[in-house]
Amino acid sequence: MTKNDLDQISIFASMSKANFKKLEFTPLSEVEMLKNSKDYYDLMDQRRSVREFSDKDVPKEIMENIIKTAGTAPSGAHKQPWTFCLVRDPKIKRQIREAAEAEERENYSGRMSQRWLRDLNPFGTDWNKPFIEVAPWIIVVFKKVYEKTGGEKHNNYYVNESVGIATGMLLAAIHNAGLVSLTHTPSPMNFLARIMNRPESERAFLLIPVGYPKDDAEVPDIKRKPLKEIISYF
Ligand code: IYR
Repeated sequence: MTKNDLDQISIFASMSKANFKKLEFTPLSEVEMLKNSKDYYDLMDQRRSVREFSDKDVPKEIMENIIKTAGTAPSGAHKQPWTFCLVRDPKIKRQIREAAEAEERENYSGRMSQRWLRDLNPFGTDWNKPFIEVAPWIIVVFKKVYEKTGGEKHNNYYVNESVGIATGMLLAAIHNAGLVSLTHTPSPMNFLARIMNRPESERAFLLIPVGYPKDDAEVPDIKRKPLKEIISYF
């Protein structure tokens, strides 16, 4: 046996195997499945990105339930490479708003292509981001690029996929709770890790104001692609 073989054996020996337990699974009838899938579609079809928020408060426990739901997402090797920062402190919201607006001012006055600006036109967005201060809560989603164990860095797996899935589940949970949100993408976003004092392993992924819509809030009158445009059968 070579030294390599011995190394390999000791690596396998040190691997801890997950304990398995019986899956809890409640089968539904096809009638129930049809109803549930349609009801859930109808619910999610009502979700809209909202830019005009009321300052009405939302209890912290509701926000915690929403984040617990996001935390049920699958992730590469179950590394759960995410942190959801819940911001309610007006001083921190102000700092985030000022830094986001500074970046977005640059974006809208030269960093974004003419084509991009034209594509954004129907949404009426500009560098102004009052919703960051008005919404009662901001969730800043961070992705954890690596874990540090015993001074060594180990990259996590499929981090963007994992955090993207968790964020999708977060948005669905926000809507299901009766609240509205916006997926805001200030760019670049590194000011968030600085303001929120995150460890070097974390990078900002998305900034999501959450709350109630302001009275008479408006949203762009846009249509979703029909099923036949987003599906392909084989
Ligand atoms: N990040 C900018 C621009 C922007 C980009 C996309 I993609 C949008 O769907 C909307 C806006 C901003 O937030 O204004």
